[in-house]
Amino acid sequence: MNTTESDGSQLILALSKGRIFDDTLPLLEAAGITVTENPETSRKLILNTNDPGVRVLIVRATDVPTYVQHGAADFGVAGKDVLLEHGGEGLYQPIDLHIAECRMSVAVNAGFDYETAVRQGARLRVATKFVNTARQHFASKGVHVDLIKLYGSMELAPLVGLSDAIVDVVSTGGTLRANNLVEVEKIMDISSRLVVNQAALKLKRERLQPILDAFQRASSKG
Ligand code: PRT
Ligand code: MG
Repeated sequence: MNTTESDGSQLILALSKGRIFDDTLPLLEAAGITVTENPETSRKLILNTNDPGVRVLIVRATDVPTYVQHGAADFGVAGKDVLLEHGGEGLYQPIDLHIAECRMSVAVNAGFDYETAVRQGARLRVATKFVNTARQHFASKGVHVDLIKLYGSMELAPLVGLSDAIVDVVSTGGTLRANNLVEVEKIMDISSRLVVNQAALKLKRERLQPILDAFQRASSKG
């Protein structure tokens, strides 16, 4: 049996590998749930836990909201950056988990005079994975931009003249520094949120609520 057909007794959690998975483990532990398989060493995409009623789907970070929206997962953990691009349709977002914290920023080549370009009303070429967030940000400043959609390694774009600026998430700033880029504007702080399928919240409330409560307690402690 390896399907995740959601009946009332099964809870399916969608997580992405890496920092979100790692930072969600302690929250699951607080709810009495231990993931018994390691996604870094296993090729399995559906992981078991010590609770036969709870399983974990490993999906791309940007796909978490989609799985939850359509009810293929009952709940999931996703960054605010990802949720803003997805739009949040069909999702209930009850808890800021304060994990995978970072910021969304504008960065440019070290030699590029961003302030002057903006002040003079230049048309900026902006490369980003976060087109909705970038569009809104520059529209609210009245800056005209040509958005170039990328799917990763945004830091490369200004280095090779693909764009004047990038909008990306930054945590230590090490990647920007290593590529001679400068952070010129913070757009917003980012953290990861618990997202719950709206139908599951009603139909599986009894199973879900204790887990949501434990996540809430564990995430506001630190
Ligand atoms: O990696 P993949 O393409 O599969 O997807 P993803 O990058 O969306 O997933 P993942 O797992 O890397 O990130 C999941 C979530 O973690 C994001 O949606 C953010 O909300 C959050 N987060 C926190 C980050 C970072 N910190 C972060 N530093 N996401 C990405 N980064 C990148 C950053 O863009 C930079 O390129 O990591 C690189 C190193 O950052 P510095 O500043 O520490 O050098
Ligand atoms: Mg990544």
